Amino acid sequence: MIHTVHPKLNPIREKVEAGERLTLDDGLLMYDPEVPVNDLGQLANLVRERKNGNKAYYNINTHLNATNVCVYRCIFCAFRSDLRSDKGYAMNDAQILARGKEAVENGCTELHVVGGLHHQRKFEWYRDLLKIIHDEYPKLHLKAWTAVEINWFEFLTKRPTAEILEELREAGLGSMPGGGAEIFHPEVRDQICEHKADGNNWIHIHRTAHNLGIRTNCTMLYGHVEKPLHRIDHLMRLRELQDETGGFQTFIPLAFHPENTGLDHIKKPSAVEDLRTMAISRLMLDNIDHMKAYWIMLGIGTAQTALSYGADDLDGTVRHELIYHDAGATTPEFLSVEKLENLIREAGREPVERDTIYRKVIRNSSDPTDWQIGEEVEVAV
Ligand code: V47
Ligand code: SF4
Repeated sequence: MIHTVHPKLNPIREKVEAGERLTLDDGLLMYDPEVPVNDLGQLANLVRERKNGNKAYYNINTHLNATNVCVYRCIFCAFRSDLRSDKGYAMNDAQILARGKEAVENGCTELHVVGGLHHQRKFEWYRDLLKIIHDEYPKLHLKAWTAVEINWFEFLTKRPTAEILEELREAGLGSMPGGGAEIFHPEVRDQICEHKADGNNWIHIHRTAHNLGIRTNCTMLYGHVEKPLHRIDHLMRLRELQDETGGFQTFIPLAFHPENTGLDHIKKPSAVEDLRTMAISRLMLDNIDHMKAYWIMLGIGTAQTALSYGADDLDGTVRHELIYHDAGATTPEFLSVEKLENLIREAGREPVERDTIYRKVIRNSSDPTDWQIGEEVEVAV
């Protein structure tokens, strides 16, 4: 029971305590600067606790960005490159396989595979890239290709979403990451990434994936040109799809990093803004089990604090991250399991290693490759 919240929040407190759904207006009210972030944190923490008890999750993962060459020019992106620029690269099969090998030897259960949309690569290149890793390292879960990439594959092949997803699954796709969502509202999307898949395309692709039994994640990129209304509208569109399919596993709020982007005049969101957005996301997305505090993007201190503002997951150990580091993130390249577990314990939570689709990972010995999948983690609805 929570008693001491700002008077404006009282109706929201009552709804949260009764397990009732919050409205668009409730969402907007929570962005009122007069509403203290700590009060929102208390409410979000109540929801987190109800769903996930005292557990906080992490995984052991590596990123693979096989190319940074991209046909699009999203204004917030510091990662992309032109084909002829010195920065542009595309990995060959040996480099791709080497990344899989490194992941497996370091105990990873997941490879997070995303990248640019290279105009000279066919759909088969993106598909076979998964296949060569999957054939060699079948235990490694491939969380691959955002809805923006799937939409590009539809354009390349002129084939329907479901067919493409089935073919990728056949090649080794295990689940899909939540990137490319940015902000769905066209008032914002048209300013920051007008050419790529729009909000309806993004939702359609995730709906199709869910209907095929492919689990996915979802994200929101905040702290650029959008207003609170656009954020809440975005969260409500995700909530609506989740009501329909139940296929989202986790939501990841992504704070904009301005360095080396077309929006470098904008200040990065403050820690208070990050925590407010985490708490509001937890409260609005009442039907999504997990909230991820992506430490690479939030910074270690804020990510750890976010465990008391609605988050129950810190993402992973993460090797070879480029999207945030190209945009000025000063977080380390990698965190050891020991450090992640200590951060979680220090926050008063019990660390649990999970795989990509939220099953417990059982480590049998100190050999990093000696692990097996246990039960699905428990979440109260
Ligand atoms: O779609 C790009 C964002 C996303 C910048 O599903 C930027 O488990 C901030 O989606 N500043 C890709 N954000 C990352 C992503 C993700 C990350 C971790 C886990 C999961 C998951 C998904 O990164 C892009 C875009 O929204 N992004 N540039 C930037 N300058
Ligand atoms: Fe390309 Fe993705 Fe960067 Fe947009 S965010 S420019 S689609 S790499």
